[in-house]
Amino acid sequence: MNLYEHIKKEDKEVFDSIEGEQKRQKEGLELIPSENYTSAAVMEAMGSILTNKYSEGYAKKRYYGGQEFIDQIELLAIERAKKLFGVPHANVQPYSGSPANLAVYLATCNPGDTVMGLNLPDGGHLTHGWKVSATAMFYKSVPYHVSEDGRVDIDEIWQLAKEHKPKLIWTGATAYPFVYEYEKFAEIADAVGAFLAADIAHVAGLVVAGAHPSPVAHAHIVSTTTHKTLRGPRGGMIMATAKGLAKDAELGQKIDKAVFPGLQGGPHDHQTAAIAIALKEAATPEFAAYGKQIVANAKALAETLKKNGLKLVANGTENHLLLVDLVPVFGPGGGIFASEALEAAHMTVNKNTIPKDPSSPFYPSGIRLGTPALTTRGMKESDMKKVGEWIARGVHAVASYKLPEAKEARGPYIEKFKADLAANAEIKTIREEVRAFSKTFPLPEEE
Ligand code: DSN
Repeated sequence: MNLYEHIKKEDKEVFDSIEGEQKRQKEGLELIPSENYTSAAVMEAMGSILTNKYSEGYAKKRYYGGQEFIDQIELLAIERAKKLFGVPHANVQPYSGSPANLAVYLATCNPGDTVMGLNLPDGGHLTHGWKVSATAMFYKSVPYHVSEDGRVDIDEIWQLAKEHKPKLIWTGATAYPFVYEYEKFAEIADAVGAFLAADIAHVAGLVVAGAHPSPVAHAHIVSTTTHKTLRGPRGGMIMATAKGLAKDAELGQKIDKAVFPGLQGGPHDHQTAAIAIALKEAATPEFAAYGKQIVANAKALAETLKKNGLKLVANGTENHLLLVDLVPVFGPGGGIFASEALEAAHMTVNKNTIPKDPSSPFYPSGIRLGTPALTTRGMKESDMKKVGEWIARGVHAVASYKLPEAKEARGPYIEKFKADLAANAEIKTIREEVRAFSKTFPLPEEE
């Protein structure tokens, strides 16, 4: 069946791009650790007639009529989220992770209050108070960091928290190959009277699968996206824990008010339905096995990369993602050579900073990769061995390139590198091997 027959008839330009992307997803290896493939059921909900409806407000308290079925859907999503994560309050309306996190600020802080989060180049997220984000413009951001070994520096967090008395502390990250130490963060937040918000966007699917500790007993608030390891549609959720309601009995209402009318208008009802479906899927034994397989695959991939001469931050991984330290291969700033070479070989990763990066966030010295999407396609540890070998070969195939120190020389050098890449015989060979291999693992929509 052609899933996009109406688009094909009506808008050839958009159709061609979708078709191109579909082919790219099928014939390549998606290794960006925040990406995944949703089920066909989730995609159907995203393409459903629910997109036609406006429903500002919350179930039974809407500003528009015609909400009988929308209320059912939103309540279903809320109840499933509460049950799955073991929390007394859930809001499923945030459009995505960044709006969800902004709502957490609005619910817990006044403008100008002090907040703490992991520094972006150390693996944190923009919305945890990075300087160019609204969260650092409207709040006083005091970032904490990781130590040389890549783990969050708990001693530094203690010292900063005592000195700055933050109203809100974030735990969670986007490029962190360790398990999160929620208890240690809770001790600090409780000692200084701060709200502790756990952003579990990256690990939510692992948490529900029992493949990563849950923050629910330790944090007051849990925020997440729904499209990463949780394998739902793009979207966000905010949950208040029992501990959170014990600290502030109004916390649930404050979160709801922050999302609507504080930050958003009408919820995306098609997205809410898709979230409800994803939460149902995530409650199954198959999903628990999936979450555990993600971590097993990440560990297998780490071992192969190391065996093939690549250095990893943390010397491995405790979750779904890996950070490759490319300084031994390219010197500082070489993430771009690896990410471009791998993309040319049909393996998508992203360039990323490493702890204490000797270069800059724009020219970082590492790449970040992960196994959630490949695991959804059914790959196992033996497949990770092949994938790891292709990655290592791809990186070594361009190991002679070095980022020029002079900034003005970088653009032309990278253009030349890309032109060379197009003619690189080893990259071409890997691409053909990867393409043939990828095509043997169907996308969920094809099953
Ligand atoms: N863009 C997400 C990631 O890749 O980790 C974070 O929001």
